[in-house]
Amino acid sequence: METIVKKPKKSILFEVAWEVCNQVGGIYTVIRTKVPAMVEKWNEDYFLLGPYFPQRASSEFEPITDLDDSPAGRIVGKMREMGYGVQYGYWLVTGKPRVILFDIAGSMHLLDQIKFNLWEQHRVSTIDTEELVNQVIVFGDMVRIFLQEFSAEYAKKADISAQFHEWMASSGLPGLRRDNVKIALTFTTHATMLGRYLAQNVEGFYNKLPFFDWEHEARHYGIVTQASFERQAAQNAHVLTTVSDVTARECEVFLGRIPDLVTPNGLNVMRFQAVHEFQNLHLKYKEKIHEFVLGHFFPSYSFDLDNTLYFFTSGRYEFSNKGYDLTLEALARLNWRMIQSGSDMTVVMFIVTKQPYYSINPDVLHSRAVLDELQETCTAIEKQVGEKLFLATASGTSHRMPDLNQFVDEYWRLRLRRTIQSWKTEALPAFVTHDLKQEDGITDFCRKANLVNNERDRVKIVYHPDFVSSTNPLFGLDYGQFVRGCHLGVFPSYYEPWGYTPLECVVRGVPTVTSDLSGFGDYIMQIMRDYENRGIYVINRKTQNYSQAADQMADILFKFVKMQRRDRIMQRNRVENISDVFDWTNLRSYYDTAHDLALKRKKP
Ligand code: G6P
Ligand code: 1S3
Repeated sequence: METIVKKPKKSILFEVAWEVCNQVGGIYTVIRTKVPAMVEKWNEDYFLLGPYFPQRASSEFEPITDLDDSPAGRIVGKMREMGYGVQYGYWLVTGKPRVILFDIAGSMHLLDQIKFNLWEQHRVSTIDTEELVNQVIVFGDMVRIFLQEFSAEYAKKADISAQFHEWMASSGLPGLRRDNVKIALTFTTHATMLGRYLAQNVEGFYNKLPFFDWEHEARHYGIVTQASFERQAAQNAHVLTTVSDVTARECEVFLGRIPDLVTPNGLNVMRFQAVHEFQNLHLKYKEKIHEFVLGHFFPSYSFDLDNTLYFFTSGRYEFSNKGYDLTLEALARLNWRMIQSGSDMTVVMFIVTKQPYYSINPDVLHSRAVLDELQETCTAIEKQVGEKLFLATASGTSHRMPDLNQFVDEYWRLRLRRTIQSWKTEALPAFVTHDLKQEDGITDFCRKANLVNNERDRVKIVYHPDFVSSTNPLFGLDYGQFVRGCHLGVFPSYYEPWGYTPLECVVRGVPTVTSDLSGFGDYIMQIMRDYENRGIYVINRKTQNYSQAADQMADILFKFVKMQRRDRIMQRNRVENISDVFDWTNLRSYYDTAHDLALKRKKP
């Protein structure tokens, strides 16, 4: 008798996010860096779905003009026939995955009907929503229709999964579940809307967490629609995941469901073959930072650059959520301790964030320009002296060491004198590099604590209220290079579901400070014992009060300042060695587990 061997069903995965080809924040990093590991597993059966914003997409999206006869291509064609604007092509990032982008503007006229359905079918109120939420609503509905059409044609031939990130991609998820569409649905939240608001506004947020009433708070902060989308997506998905145990606790309270799984964030880690490579890069980029520091501080006073350490913090301007308040407090204490102990070290702290400003402070730009002029003049003099000295010595006109001054002509002497005159200043080096539109928590603190770059201060502040990019005239470095040139990244966040900034330090071999309230810090404490010895310092913000945490941090920073260069080099090696733990080829497995579980739960 002939046995019939059933062909295994094909598996297809759609990953849906607002930040596909559209960089806004951390979720872009998650999706983009995960692509190579996803393509490795899913090959042609992996698609990303995102919104279509022509200007943003132009630099990273390559359309496929001839719709192929593939299943996805056919559904794109079908949606176009239905009157929707849908783009199909490649995302031009490592891994080059196929993406389907939905033109929201072209379907905005459907908004009222979609809102009506959301109320009718899911009791989500969408009255008077802001423009961004309206876009999200239209996007969510287009995603829903695409997946519904896809499933109608292919669910018999393939196991279909959809991975949704954050509420902004998921307003159509409850509809898919309601209509029993044959797709396994996983929803991952990267924060909770309410957690973010409440952590910023309610003192003792974590102690009060179990007692919040989500609906009451959502109404209070005017975010009922957003919170409802998040809650409904979480409750209707076959599997709910979040990025850390810290956020899992919020999900229970605000979303009414304990996540099935934690899916920690990784990076596409690319390490050098030779260990010393990244150490060489540290030196190279540190020298670029030296140039800035020389130009910025030395017109007022000088210090020993060889005994100078560069600390930095960076991220969106959320003063207490990102721990800028604690960082400044700890730095003020560190400054005092360094002065008291007569330390010969200097710490320059860079605060890199984004705040409204008019322009770069003209004085800061001026000293940078004068430094370049000084360098040019010295190089010209060096060349002139070299050439003339060579001639004098070769022609044998002098048997004794000649007076080098005679080789510099009048023009260069004058030019050097003038440059030196415009170089020196009585004023203190600015602690903000830009003219801010208004004072903020950082400037307030620095003024009150008198942490304003006085000569005797051992901790200097450079507040740069703009993100670092290679076109920036002050540093001339991109963010990654800037990180490499520093000695320590400082991120003791109060509210941080995961937090990529410390991880970005780790993979570049730069030690970092994090907190046990950040997802990353919490995860490190779970998987590693000797994290501090390896250069990851975790501030205890869970059980210590603000002042105790500031003291712990000042201790850590002071200890770091006292380390010898040899120890710093070894510590950089140890921290860089951790990188592989966070490579997506290892961390993808958490998402694989979530998708397998969703498929199991979807089956009748
Ligand atoms: C790297 C370089 C060394 C250099 C060191 C400076 O390790 O390979 O040549 O001495 O950086 O380290 P530091 O911590 O003082 O910036
Ligand atoms: C969120 O972005 P955020 O900075 O608004 O998602 C990120 C990626 O999961 C996460 O790293 C971060 O902590 C969250 O807050």
